[in-house]
Amino acid sequence: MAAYRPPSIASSEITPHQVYLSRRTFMAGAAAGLALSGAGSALAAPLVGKPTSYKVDDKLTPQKDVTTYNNFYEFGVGKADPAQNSGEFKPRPWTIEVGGLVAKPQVIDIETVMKEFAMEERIYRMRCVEAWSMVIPWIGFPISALLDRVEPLGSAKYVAFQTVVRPEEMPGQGGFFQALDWPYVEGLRLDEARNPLAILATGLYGETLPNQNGAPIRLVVPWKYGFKGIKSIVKITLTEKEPPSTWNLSAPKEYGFYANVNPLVDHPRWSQATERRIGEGDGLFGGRRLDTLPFNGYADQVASLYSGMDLKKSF
Ligand SMILES: Nc1nc2c(c(=O)[nH]1)N[C@H]1C(S)=C(S)[C@@H](COP(=O)(O)O)O[C@H]1N2
Ligand SMILES: [Mo]
Repeated sequence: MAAYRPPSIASSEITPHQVYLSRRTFMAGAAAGLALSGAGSALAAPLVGKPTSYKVDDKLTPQKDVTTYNNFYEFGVGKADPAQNSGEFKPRPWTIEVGGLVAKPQVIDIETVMKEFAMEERIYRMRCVEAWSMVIPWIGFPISALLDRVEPLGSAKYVAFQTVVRPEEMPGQGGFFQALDWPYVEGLRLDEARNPLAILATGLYGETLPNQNGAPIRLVVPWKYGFKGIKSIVKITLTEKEPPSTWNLSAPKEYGFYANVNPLVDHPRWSQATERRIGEGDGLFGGRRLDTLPFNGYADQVASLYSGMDLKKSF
């Protein structure tokens, strides 16, 4: 396969190119990132031994919907805005600064990430706090692999993430109306970030991540509401204290730090008991109604992270 080529055209026009899928057998709990798949790995090589938790049986949401129905306020507040307004955004070259309470702070180039971290395909449910959902085949790697590389200190308890600020390429960050304070920031507890379900994604549907989905690298935490999945990350900082998160800063009564998908805890202005699956059927609001599952269906893998916590208080 050809070497990686930075996209020079709008992401919506990018044809499938290589993604570095790992052929290795995933061992639950094992430190990820040991096996380097490297350039030349086959695209979509069959994944052996992949636990079912990384692959849901739900029908995939059509790629068209995944890439045209988005939340990415840096490109506008409408669902169609990110796909329409992100053509000028340049996800290459790109570096990610990883620091804070770590033994080996470093600036990592996205090309290094693509080469050195073993990419896997993960089919995850994604549940937005606005009560709609999708099923997306991501390409990415466990955040744990990146954390191993920087060696968090014993004092590190949280991981803070930050999105790029580029008003000249992101129309939602320029102009008169600003929907949010920039940069968009998010955070996880370190043990949440270490859970093997939590990934940094660099692609979807076997292709490079489109700009509107958070190119070149974004967080995906499938048991949490979608707003935790911060896009276009430039900075990752290990901290001792709980880091700020954009939607919590914007409306603290409506959006908490934890944001675990929970059908029993309603948003103050709407129910979280059910969800509308985007792209399925053409009901009144264009989607099939489903019951929302605790932790978005991933309770077996993550509920123990929150034992002893009052999830109504820590929403
Ligand atoms: N930087 C940034 N990240 C973001 C957002 C945003 O506005 N800005 N929106 C969040 C919300 S609310 C959701 S639901 C998901 C949507 O991801 P998708 O468009 O790839 O489906 O991205 C999240 N990440
Ligand atoms: Mo969302």
